[in-house]
Amino acid sequence: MNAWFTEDQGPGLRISCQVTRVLHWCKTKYQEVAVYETPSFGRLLALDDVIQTTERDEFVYHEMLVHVPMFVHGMARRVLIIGGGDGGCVREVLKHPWVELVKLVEIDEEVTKAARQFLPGIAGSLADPRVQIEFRDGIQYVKETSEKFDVVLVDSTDPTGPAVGLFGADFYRAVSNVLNDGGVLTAQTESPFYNLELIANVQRTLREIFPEVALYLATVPTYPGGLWSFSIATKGPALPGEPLIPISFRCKYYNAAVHQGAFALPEFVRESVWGSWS
Ligand code: SPD
Repeated sequence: MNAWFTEDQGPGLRISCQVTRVLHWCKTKYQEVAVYETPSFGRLLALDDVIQTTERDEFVYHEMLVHVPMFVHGMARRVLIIGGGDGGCVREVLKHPWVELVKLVEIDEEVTKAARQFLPGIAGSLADPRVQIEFRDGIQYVKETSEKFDVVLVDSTDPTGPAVGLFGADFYRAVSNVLNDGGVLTAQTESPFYNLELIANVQRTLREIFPEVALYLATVPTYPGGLWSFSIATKGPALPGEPLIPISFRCKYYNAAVHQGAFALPEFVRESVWGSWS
């Protein structure tokens, strides 16, 4: 087979990956779920033709979404993941030996089924007894639950369709309510090259709700622009913080120096996000 998967990544920009095999394709109530075999990035999971994760570069995104807030908190036992049905964040959270519960709230069960079957290196930890999975809307969940968490991770799709609410004030207020004192929220907040206004809005909104807010970046080659942003907010721990305890496991991207360096913002990002306030 010699076909190409193409994602429209921005105005006038597309990225294409050669596909040697279509491993999975289905249409769910929410989206089209596809897994492709690619020679350049290994297996690739796409939702509605948007790359969510690939075997080759997923470690950057998942390690940075998880370990920065986990080490800022220092002793999280209960972790909530909204989205992230592929299991990549779950795998990273479980590297922290003191974690007792990982609650995964994913809207689309078919994403998890596809990942379990075709991306075992990413989804393998979903079978861990510390993991509880609920297939339901994450916004509703945080508004209705009486459970409390130390860290909340928002591993969402792009801000379209059901994911739009995951970038808004009502949702972040509800997240603040489910966080224990000293709790930490991190959310993926898209591309500084294509979504700077959204990033600035999220940061402004978070500042109205949380005492400590910051932005950090990492390089994810298959995401639009290659540079990716994460918004972090805490109910206590100072930011950018640094790993409060020794890092007791090896990562492929994250380490103490990367943690601190990730908060260094290029001038065009710093000015847009912080310029008018600092
Ligand atoms: N442009 C795609 C952004 C996708 C972010 N979420 C990916 C989920 C991987 N666990």
